[in-house]
Amino acid sequence: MSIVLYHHPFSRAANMVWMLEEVGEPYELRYVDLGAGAHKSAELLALNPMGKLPILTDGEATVTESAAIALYLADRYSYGTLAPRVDDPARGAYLRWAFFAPSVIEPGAMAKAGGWTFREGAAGWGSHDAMLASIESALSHGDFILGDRFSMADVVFGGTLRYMLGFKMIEPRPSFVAYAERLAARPALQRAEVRNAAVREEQGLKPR
Ligand SMILES: N[C@@H](CCC(=O)N[C@@H](CS)C(=O)NCC(=O)O)C(=O)O
Repeated sequence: MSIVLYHHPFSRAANMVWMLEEVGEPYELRYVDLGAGAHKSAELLALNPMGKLPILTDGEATVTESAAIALYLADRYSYGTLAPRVDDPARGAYLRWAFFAPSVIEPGAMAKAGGWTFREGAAGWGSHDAMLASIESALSHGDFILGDRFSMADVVFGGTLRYMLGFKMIEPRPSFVAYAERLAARPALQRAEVRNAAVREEQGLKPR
């Protein structure tokens, strides 16, 4: 199998399983025991010097950073379907909101939850209220980020929002909750949950 995901079900790698299920290519999950520090082994540091998961390898390609993995998979295996083509005007919104998740939602929600002190004009994630308004605006065009059309941007953006809602790290505005429910109904996400649960069971990990 060419695609290998270095995985732990209690990490961002769990959302990568959803991406892979949406793409529909065969893949191997390689369990990394975070508790035992296996992500800091020489083998994995050679793949990701950050010493973090997820890591995806595909033949000679190595990709880290969750959003980059998503965009890589969509361009490589679902170009024109999960990834709008480069000459499709929807590509702009697709990239915009896929990058917004790790650049703004993640640090913005963590800053709020952790009571960080920062200058809104200097911090890339800016004001919390503006972030919430931007998420509402991204969700105002239809069921998905690109309106009626589901794309890999929903897996990145929606995966982040689902995580933040699940851990009560973001205000559960009605449009956020309704979007998360639409995503939860996707068969690929449900298959991913089954695979993540199977790894939890194999490894004797308690659900969180
Ligand atoms: N920016 C990275 C974050 C990766 C990350 O923080 N991974 C966590 C698990 S969700 C990790 O490996 N933590 C272990 C550690 O840092 O020791 C991404 O989006 O993939």
